[in-house]
Amino acid sequence: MPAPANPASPLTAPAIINAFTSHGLELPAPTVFDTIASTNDEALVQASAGAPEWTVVVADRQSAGRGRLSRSWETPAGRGLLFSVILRPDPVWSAASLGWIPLIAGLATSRACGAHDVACRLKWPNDVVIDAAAYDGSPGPRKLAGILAERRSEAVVVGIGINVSHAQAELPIPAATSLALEGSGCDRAQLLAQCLQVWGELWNRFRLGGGDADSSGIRSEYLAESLTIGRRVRVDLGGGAPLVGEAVDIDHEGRLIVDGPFGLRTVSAGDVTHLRH
Ligand code: BT5
Repeated sequence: MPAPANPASPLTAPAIINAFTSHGLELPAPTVFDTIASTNDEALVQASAGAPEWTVVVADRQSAGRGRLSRSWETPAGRGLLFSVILRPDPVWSAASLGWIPLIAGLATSRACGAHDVACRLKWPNDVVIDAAAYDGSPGPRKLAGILAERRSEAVVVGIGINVSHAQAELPIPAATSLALEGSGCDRAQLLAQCLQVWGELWNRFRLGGGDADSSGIRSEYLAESLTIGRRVRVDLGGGAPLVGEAVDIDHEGRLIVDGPFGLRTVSAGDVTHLRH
């Protein structure tokens, strides 16, 4: 039987600022909402108005949470950690560097959740997952967190949704999970601070390395946590026939390389399904 949902931990501005302080984070004051349409929308507005890097927008509930490709992100009030961060990548960075931004966010989220005794892995490009069957018995993995990165001129807004205290019936799909369902309880303000701390360390290393995923070591660290590499996968490309083959690598630009009857194909965007055989 899955564990019952944990009570919601407070996600108020004072709780978040305390968590920032206890993690030694000196960040711009976060904007915290009870309800908002989407934290990404608000962060995009703030980014356009010149808000500094590491400005954070947090909400207890979203009425129109967004996923990629016009999909939705659904979480009952108080159950998830929903936030968006403004990053300001170096304007001279190439597409190769920019391609790693959401993957770095995924790595940070995976590590922050992993610190709560949950074995997180990464499903390309940046889903944080648990390597287990879905709750209806269909093949996994189970999705614990999702990431949506959007560019606004020189800023990138990265939105993260982590399922924290959902009961199974509160999740929108059987192949989703929460920290509580995986047996872990945690305080959302603390989890936010942990995530930002890990992310900040990775980001500083990437920036100091000139946005190079190889020389900064980010690519090898991502690969070590990838659940996709080495798997047989189907990649839906949003039209046309899907690619079916083995996921063999993630390249210097953060793209997935698939080996199949077509030879090696490089995929920059798509939906990956892990296949059994
Ligand atoms: C994502 O899209 O996974 C990106 C989700 C980003 C959400 C955050 S919350 C804070 C910020 N503000 C926003 O408005 N968005 C960001 P994608 O890979 O397209 O996955 C979307 C799909 O995941 C949906 O079509 C559902 O199948 C599934 N899904 C929706 N809600 C979920 C949840 N709470 N847990 C697991 N899966 C979910």
